[in-house]
Amino acid sequence: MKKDCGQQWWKDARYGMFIHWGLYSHLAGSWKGREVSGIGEWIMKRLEIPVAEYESIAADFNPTAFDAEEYVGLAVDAGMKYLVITAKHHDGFAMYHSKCSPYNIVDATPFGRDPIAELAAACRKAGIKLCFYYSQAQDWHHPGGYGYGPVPDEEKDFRRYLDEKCLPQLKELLTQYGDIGLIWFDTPQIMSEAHSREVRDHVKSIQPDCIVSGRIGNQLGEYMSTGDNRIPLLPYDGDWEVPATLNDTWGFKENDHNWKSPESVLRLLLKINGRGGNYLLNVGPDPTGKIPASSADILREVGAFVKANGDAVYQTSVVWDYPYELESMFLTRRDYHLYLNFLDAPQNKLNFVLLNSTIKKATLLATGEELVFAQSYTPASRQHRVIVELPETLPFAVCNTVDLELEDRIPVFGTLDVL
Ligand code: H79
Repeated sequence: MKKDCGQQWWKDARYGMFIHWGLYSHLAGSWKGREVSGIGEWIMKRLEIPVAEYESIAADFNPTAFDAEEYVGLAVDAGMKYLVITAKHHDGFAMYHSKCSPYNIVDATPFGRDPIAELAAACRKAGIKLCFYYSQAQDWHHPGGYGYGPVPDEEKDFRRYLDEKCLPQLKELLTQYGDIGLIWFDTPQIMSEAHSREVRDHVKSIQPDCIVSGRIGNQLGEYMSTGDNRIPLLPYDGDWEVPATLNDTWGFKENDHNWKSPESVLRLLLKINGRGGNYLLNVGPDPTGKIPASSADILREVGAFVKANGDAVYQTSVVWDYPYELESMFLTRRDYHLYLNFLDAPQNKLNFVLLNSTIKKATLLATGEELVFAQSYTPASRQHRVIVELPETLPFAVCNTVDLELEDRIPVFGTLDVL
């Protein structure tokens, strides 16, 4: 079913920052000498840490290097337009000052600050949309939450959990921090349709413009969220988003250095944008509260491209029906413009086939330099071709963008069976 989230800011944004931060960040992937395999924020469940022992991590959680301006500054430098932070993950620990559960960062840790309040102020100043991740179904700290203890979820008093924790905490999140762009729900598990609807309506009754993300359950989300790190093979209609990691975990793990290269991130961003989606890319602060330098470096390098070539990213629309797989070029479009985002250009030329629309002008997007191009049509093979001449030196090492201004608002492409 085609989804429409109804919020132009989100449709235009195309690129956002996910932040997984919680008590699990303090453990950095290991507990009592045992290392968790896979995603770090699951450490409590995977290593079967008893609730009381996991709770005691809070007494040592003192991420004094946290700096809201630095987080938001990084999102800005990265070219990201929204920020989704874990207000509460499956472990049930609130990363903000919650009045309805003392199991929160202000009341239960020596840190004692409300990072969400600090982020809200920094986001407002920088024009970044603040959004929250909230685990609405799993809660390993509340007896009624799914995943709590060994009791099967079917036997949980989920109603009690909704009334005592989930609904009141959502209300806090939607009343204490100003306008919230969206709530990112996750893993609905066996939530009934009535419960998904109730949570959704609860959000909407407090902030009607707050988007309810794809994983509220029972198809009630306002956009489609793909599987973690999954991207659709084909262009996809409607609003959708890919949540993705920069290494192999969401919550910080000190031994996970499997970082994606800036080139891989850019490939993913442009591929997702060209297919019509938003890319929500994760960072996981370390035990001191700092975003790892390796993550920041990658995001800044990608950000330099995104900022200089913003027209090819923001407000772009899905590119339909270009029939070839292109190994080192990603197409994005916006109004009368088709953007050729290319990773390499043999002999300083771009040789692009099957564009049937007439080109009015070609420019190198980052510099505005007008480029010489030749558009040709070979009747015998019914083949359209454009050759664009590039300057000898290009502004970016990894990827550059040629902006083709077309006579058509939507580019017309040839089909595969040209001969
Ligand atoms: O917040 C991030 C993940 O923690 C969350 N979604 C993203 C955005 C997520 N929750 N559940 N899942 C993803 C699916 C998790 C599956 C696994 Fe496991 C967790 C595989 C290994 C650890 C559950 C526990 C299945 C096997 C063991």
